[in-house]
Amino acid sequence: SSRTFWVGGNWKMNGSVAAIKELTSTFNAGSSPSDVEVVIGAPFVYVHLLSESLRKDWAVAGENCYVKSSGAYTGEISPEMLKDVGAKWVILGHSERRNILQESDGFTAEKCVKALEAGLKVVLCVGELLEEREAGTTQQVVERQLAAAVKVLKEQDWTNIVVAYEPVWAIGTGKVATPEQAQETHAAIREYLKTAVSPKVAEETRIVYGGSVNGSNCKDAAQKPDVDGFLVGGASLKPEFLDIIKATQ
Ligand code: G2H
Repeated sequence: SSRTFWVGGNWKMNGSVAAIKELTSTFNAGSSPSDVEVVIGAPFVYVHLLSESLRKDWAVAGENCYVKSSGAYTGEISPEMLKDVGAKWVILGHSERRNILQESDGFTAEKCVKALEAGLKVVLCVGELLEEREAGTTQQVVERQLAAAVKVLKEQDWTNIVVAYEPVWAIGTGKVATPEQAQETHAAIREYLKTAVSPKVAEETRIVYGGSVNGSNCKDAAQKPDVDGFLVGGASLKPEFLDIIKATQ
């Protein structure tokens, strides 16, 4: 396809100054295919350090943001602040925010609008729980999550969005979705975008897979026509991440 392969790391609540210095020196010394876009998401407090130390052909992401630019919102971080310290992207609607922090589809959608307005690109995460997959409602769940964003975004906004499909039962569990399971849901998401937004947006939007991706299981999934990359948690904290960015090579 014409879609540039996209691989993101999501460090979640991991890292330290020392660990980041070590990991960036490993990443900076590695080879990175010129036709793959690479982004690393770090905890807020490390975004500045990461953007100063990371190779310039990779970009940095925040892992969340608030829906206001500034003001009396103790403990929150605005998209403008993320941009100010060097982030180009923000990860929104990760299942850990939806399920542990109880963040709604609507709030997540509002964050997307605000982040895009501030000039950040967005990784919008969607995905079903194990009980939802078992009940056969995977497609309904991801469509409901996407619909909240579709409702408040303009067609041109989608140029700056990557959709990450992350089945919750496959996250950090070592239970990776099969390439066929990923392909099936990615194709359905693309079909949904076609009718809900436009055929152009459906064709051009990168849909990446997340959930226990590692250096060995990435190759097969990367061959699937609707898998346009990965969002990688655990393995993005290891040198192995350099193998994942080469999944298509
Ligand atoms: C899914 C993924 C990264 P992991 O949350 O977003 O994490 O690769 O550790 O399953």
